Amino acid sequence: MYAGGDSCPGKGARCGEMKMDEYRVLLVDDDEAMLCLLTRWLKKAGYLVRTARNGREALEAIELECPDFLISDWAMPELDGMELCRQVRSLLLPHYVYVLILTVKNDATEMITALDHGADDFLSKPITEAQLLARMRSSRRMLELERRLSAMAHADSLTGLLTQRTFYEALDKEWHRTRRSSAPLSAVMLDLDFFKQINDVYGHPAGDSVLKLVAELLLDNCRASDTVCRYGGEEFAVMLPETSEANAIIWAERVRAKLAALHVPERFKDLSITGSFGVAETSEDLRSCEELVDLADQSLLCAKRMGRDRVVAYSSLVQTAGMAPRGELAETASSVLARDIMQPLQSCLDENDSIAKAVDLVLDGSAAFAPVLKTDGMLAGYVSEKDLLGAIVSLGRWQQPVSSVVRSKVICYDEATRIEVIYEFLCRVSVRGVVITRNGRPVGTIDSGSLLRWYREPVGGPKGCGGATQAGLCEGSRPDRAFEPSPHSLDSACECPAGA
Ligand code: GH3
Ligand code: MG
Ligand code: MG
Repeated sequence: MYAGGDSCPGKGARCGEMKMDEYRVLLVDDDEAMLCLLTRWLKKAGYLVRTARNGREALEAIELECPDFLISDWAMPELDGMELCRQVRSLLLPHYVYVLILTVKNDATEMITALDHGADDFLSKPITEAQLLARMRSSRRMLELERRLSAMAHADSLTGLLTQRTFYEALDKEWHRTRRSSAPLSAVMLDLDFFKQINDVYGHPAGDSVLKLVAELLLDNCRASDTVCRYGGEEFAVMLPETSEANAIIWAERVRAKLAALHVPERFKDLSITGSFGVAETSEDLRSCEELVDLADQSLLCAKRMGRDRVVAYSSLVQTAGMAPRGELAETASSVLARDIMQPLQSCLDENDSIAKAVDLVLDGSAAFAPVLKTDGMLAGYVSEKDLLGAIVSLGRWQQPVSSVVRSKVICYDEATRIEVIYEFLCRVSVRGVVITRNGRPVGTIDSGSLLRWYREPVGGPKGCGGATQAGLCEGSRPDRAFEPSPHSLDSACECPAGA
């Protein structure tokens, strides 16, 4: 902790200039008296100071909290000033660290060595308070310029919020931290409703003002640990660390209500603003933070389709109804069940089977994904063509067990589920397909290809059968091999959506 207070701006804040008392200085010296003296001078001048006794301690302190200045002695036990400089320059730090070397060495060769190791400045001991503070003032000019340039690169010029790229940098870091700690992490996507009309009716500058007001609103409702960005146009993304989906829904609902009640300037009479929100929480299944944002984005899309000005959570997508196909096919489809169109399971993968075997199975069958069973016969999850594609790029992985790529969140439907329910689900989400069960045991799969085939054939498409049978089945889609029920049962990872 840097003594003198901790006023480090939170991620929720906009990028901006630093105040004097926000400069953090890490002092490194093995001479206790020197540390005391320099600490006193710097604190008196308003700097936040932390100390370390050698290069190793300094690196640990930098890891915990990145300072703005590193003032280091040259000769120290364990890790000296030059090695410290070199290592600091090789670290990926959140911002530039200005390095000042203080040493009794004072010839030109040594100064060159220090600068070549990554130091910015070099002061020969003994030094005076006035000399040190003057060097600090001049280096602050350099740091301020660097911070301004960095703020310009990281902030959206209209709203001052972080840019999408910077958001993903922060999200990626948080996502990895969350995976280590198992803490919850949620993402919220917000898209303003009918924003184009605001521009059309009130003019582009009015649209800009609304975007700024929304940015303010989001920041005012965020904690310092949250991260808000302008994702693009009239879309915003928010990262909520340590937040479950249930709490993220509460947060989004509160912001949605405040947005709908937002006070706009008099001159924009009758202007109303609403937004649609998509919420998702990370789970063990997700391979990257981009996938988390994708889930929130899919939920947002549903919020739009369901009428806008609402919050939709990804977990609710598997439970809701309302998007079943309409029109002439609807009646026929309503009598067709999952068992009629599923791809029967011809053989199952065991989680100890190799990735090579999984590839063979997926390629031999016509489904884009295959269920995987645990050794005790329970359903472990599934692997998709895409997951396998990701795995095989490294040659050594062909013989790895398929369990290394299995996705455990399996969506299951009973074989007696109407296909329109499954249609609805697959239209809304990015999962490859669902597992069909009989008495709780997997008997087949349905992916979007299965549905496309069925919906094409009843209306006499290129390979159509010229009209549906009573059950809506064509020759081509009828299971050609009966499934032998396996002794396997499903485990608790399986989610069986309601409405089936
Ligand atoms: P929906 O409810 O489906 O989201 O409808 P929409 O009108 O909000 O969405 P659409 O994608 O059709 O239009 C988005 C509009 O946002 C079009 C674009 O001109 C406007 N826009 C994007 N960036 C800015 C900006 O920086 N300032 C202003 N004033 N308008 C912007
Ligand atoms: Mg919009
Ligand atoms: Mg949009």
